[in-house]
Amino acid sequence: MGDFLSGKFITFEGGEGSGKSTQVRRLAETLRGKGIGVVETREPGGSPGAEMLRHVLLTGVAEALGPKAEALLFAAARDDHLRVTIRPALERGDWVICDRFADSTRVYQGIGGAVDVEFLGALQDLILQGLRPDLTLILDIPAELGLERAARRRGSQGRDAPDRFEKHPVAHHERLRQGFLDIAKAEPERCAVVDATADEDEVAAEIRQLVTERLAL
Ligand code: T5A
Repeated sequence: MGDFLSGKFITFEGGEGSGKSTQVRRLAETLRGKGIGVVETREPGGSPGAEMLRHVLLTGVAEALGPKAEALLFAAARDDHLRVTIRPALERGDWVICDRFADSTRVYQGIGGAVDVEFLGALQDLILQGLRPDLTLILDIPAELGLERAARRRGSQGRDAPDRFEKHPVAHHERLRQGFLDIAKAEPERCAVVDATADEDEVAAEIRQLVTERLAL
């Protein structure tokens, strides 16, 4: 993270239905209980402009443009999110907990969409301007189980159809899962892998411990 920012930046990554949103909420509650100011946010989205692009991306309206154009739209959403929400919060000294961030582009558009790695790397450098999460928690779950959970949640919300990125077969999602694990292996100082098959309380406890150890809480 840039030196001029005093808050901590934590990102959650992983497959569909791995429990990211649930654990973002749980960690935010824990940190607030310790008197820390917390901003919970998500990608794509997290600012009015980026939420508009979220709609375009997840409904599949932009799919016809191809994965490279989708990567550009995710980057445009991230640029707005950083400017409007993330950087101001970190400058205030708040902690930012974000449900998905740049690793999702590397995995979903890079591996899932076969967009050139160098193109994505250059785009990321341009948008992030040196900002990097202090900690990335990768919630790891077999793709089949994650997709089942995501489908159950959709059902409980009265939504049947999977979104633009969920709709692929299980084997595709297993390749994405491996992509996240490879990032964790390549950047162990930033990333930690969490077994997301455990029950919600156990996952929350492991995350609390990781945050305490890694960020010297
Ligand atoms: N995307 C995103 C890209 O392609 N490129 C990018 O750069 C970015 C940023 C976002 C989509 O956009 C793509 C990736 C995604 O496909 P989204 O709607 O935000 O889409 O969906 P996801 O981020 O995939 O998140 P989900 O909403 O599918 O799942 P979560 O947040 O991982 O899981 P959560 O917490 O909602 O839990 C799912 C269900 O499981 C239960 C929950 O109660 C819920 O019902 N649950 C558990 N059940 C049992 N045990 C546990 N431990 C549980 N934890 C949660």
